[in-house]
Formats: sequence, C-alpha cells, structure tokens
Amino acid sequence: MKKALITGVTGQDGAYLANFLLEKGYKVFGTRRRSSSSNTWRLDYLGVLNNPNFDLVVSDVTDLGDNIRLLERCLPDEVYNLAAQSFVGTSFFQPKLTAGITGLGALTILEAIRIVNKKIKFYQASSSEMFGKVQETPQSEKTYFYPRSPYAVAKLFAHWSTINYRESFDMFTACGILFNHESPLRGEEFVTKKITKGLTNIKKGKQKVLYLGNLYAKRDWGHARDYVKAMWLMLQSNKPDDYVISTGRTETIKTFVNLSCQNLGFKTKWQGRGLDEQCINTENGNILVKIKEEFFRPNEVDLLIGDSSKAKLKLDWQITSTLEELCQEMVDFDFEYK
Ligand code: NAP
Ligand code: F7E
Repeated sequence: MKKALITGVTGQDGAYLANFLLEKGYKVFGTRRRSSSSNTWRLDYLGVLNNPNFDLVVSDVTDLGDNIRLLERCLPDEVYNLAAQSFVGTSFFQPKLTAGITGLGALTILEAIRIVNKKIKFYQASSSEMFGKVQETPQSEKTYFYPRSPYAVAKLFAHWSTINYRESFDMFTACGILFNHESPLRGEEFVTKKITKGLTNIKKGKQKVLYLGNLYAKRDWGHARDYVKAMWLMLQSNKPDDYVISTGRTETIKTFVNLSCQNLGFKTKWQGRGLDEQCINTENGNILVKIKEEFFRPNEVDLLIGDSSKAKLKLDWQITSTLEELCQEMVDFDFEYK
C-alpha cells in the first residue's frame, strides 16, 4: 500500500486530494496545524475523516524538527505540500507571515526530506500568480515570471527551491503551476465563492448586497477535482518536471457574477462606472452588487490564461468541468448545504 503525506489537508485541495488518493488505495496522512477549534468540515463533507486509511496529524510546515519527526513517523512514498497562507489580498498586509509559511515552509519540508529519505517524491503547489504582470499570453512553463504580491514572491521562492533540490540532490520534486481552481469547498474570501455564497444569501433573504472590488480582472478558472488529479499524475511520471495546469479559457469577475445570477434565476442589468458600478435586480429594482474600494489590491494581476499543452501531452491530463458547470455546482451547494 502506497503512503502519501498531504500538508494543508484541511484546505480545499487537501480535502479533494485526500479523497482522490484514498480512492486510489493509498494510506493517507494529512496535516492540520494546531488550533483551538476544529476545521475539518471539508474532510467530513467528502467522507475522508471516517476512512480507516486516513490519519489526521498535527504539524506546522514552518518547524523543521516537527517535519523531520512527521516523516519518520509516516514514512511516506509521496509528499504533497499544499500548506500555505494562500490568500493574495492578506499577503499585502502580512508579508512576513506569508513568506514564512508559503515560501520557507516549502524549503523546510524539502530539507526534512533530504535529511530523512531522499527517495520520497515531493509535489510543490506553485501558482499562476507567479506570472503576475504577464510577459506573454497564454502563459506556459517557458513564460518569464513577474510576481505582483508578497504571496507570489513567496511562491516563487518555494518554486525555485523545489527545482534547486531536484538539481542539487537528485530528488524527485515536481512543481504544478496551477491556475485558479474552485469548487463548492473553496474558502469564502476567494472571489468565486464570495459571489456564489453572497448571491445565494441574497436569494434566501439573508444578505442585502454583495460588495466586490475589481470586476475586470480576468482569471482562468478550473475545477479543483480535476487539478488534484494533475498533482498525482506529476508524481507518477518517470521523470520529475514542472507543469502548467489550466483550462485555457479566461473570463472577468463580472462574467462570473452574471453566470451566478443566471443560475439563481436573477434578471439583472449593470449601470454606472468605476466605484459607482452596480448590478441591479430588474424585477424589484434592488441593488445586488456594489463596488467597495477596500476589495481592490495595491497591485493587481490583470489577466491570466494558461497553456497546459505539456500536461495534456506528457501526463494525459484533461479538464472534465466547464466554467458553467463549476458555477452551477457551487451555487447548488451554497443553496443546499451552507
Ligand atoms: P487553502 O484552502 O487556503 O488551504 C491551505 C491549507 O494550508 C489549509 O489547510 C491551511 O490550514 C494550511 N496551512 C496554512 N498555514 C499552515 C502552516 N503554517 N502549517 C501547516 N498548514 C498550514 O488553499 P487551497 O486553495 O486548497 O490551495 C492549496 C495550495 O495550492 C496552496 O499552497 C495554494 O497557495 C496553492 N494554489 C492554489 C490555487 C487555487 O486556485 N486554489 C492555485 C495555485 C496554487 P488552515 O485550514 O488551518 O488554515
Ligand atoms: O481573486 C478580484 C481580485 O482572491 C481573483 C488563490 O487561490 O488563485 C487565487 O488567487 C480576482 C482578483 O484569487 C474581489 O482582485 C474582485 O483579481 O479569488 P481571488 P487570486 O488572487 O487570483 C491563485 C492562482 C492562487 O495561487 C491563490 O492561492 O478577483 N476580486 N473583487 C476580488 N477578489 C476577492 N478575493 N474578493 C473580492 O471582493
């Protein structure tokens, strides 16, 4: 039985990946950091928590000794490093914390693997945010990086550390440069979830207005379920390498609002410009969406669209969900479950 260790298992990708690996017959260890209250609702929802082949262990990616003991205890064949301070907006206000977890955290685990057993395969959750102010479109493995936030800078440090350990110590390390991926289990501060949850709340009469920032940033959104499969495929390959994972379609935040409104049966029109732009419910004249300055970032990533031809060719990876299907699934979940 193969054994995998997932850091950050309580997050969106951690939960989907744990579920995927358990279905593949793995023994899975997942880390959560110590906290005064439980944060395992995603694992619960997917039925991971009760699986006899799943073990939830307490660990923090920033502590080397803790990570060495963790590896010695679990003896994994594969480590998936998903733990991060992953919210770009927060990284502008907590840059040092972000660098410590998102950047140095990856280096800490790489170092622990080097000390305990160099044969352990390592996956690093790199990000399309590293392309930032994009130097070409679409973005591929060959595109130059231009990070635009402390989060992206930290991810770039982790990315190059992962490549450096591969080249210096002959370790099997792979980076997945994943573009935005969403799901019903997405964290509530990320824009897609904020939109589906906010509009669902308005539909249910639990919220009056949804406040957003920049409606015109464009993102390449896929489904997290498809993207965790790519992580696994990278570690099953004969040779360690880095891969862009994306859908190849980009849309604005405004388009995602429109899709969500359609799914909820709202009839809408947009009016105004800049901070005065609003989305109106034409059936009753109520304002559904307003703009608030606090949701703009000091530095924006305006356009992301990925070219994942390499992953399609070498890993035989492909998407199974369209943006319309993803949005519908998120709206349905928010309506029924949370
Ligand atoms: P997420 O939902 O924010 O999950 C992050 C996980 O990291 C959570 O389990 C969190 O624990 C954990 N964590 C934070 N600090 C930690 C620490 N010091 N020690 C141990 N664990 C810690 O993120 P996600 O969307 O699943 O993304 C997974 C990974 O992929 C992240 O590294 C993210 O940066 C990267 N990524 C995501 C996307 C995307 O679109 N989703 C795209 C590219 C790359 P708590 O639950 O306690 O907070
Ligand atoms: O923002 C704009 C915002 O926070 C998307 C993380 O998983 O993907 C994610 O990072 C866009 C930005 O994701 C609001 O300005 C407008 O342009 O959903 P987001 P992100 O920053 O793209 C990458 C690949 C990761 O690696 C990250 O870990 O939406 N936007 N209005 C807003 N964003 C938020 N959060 N809230 C708003 O009100």
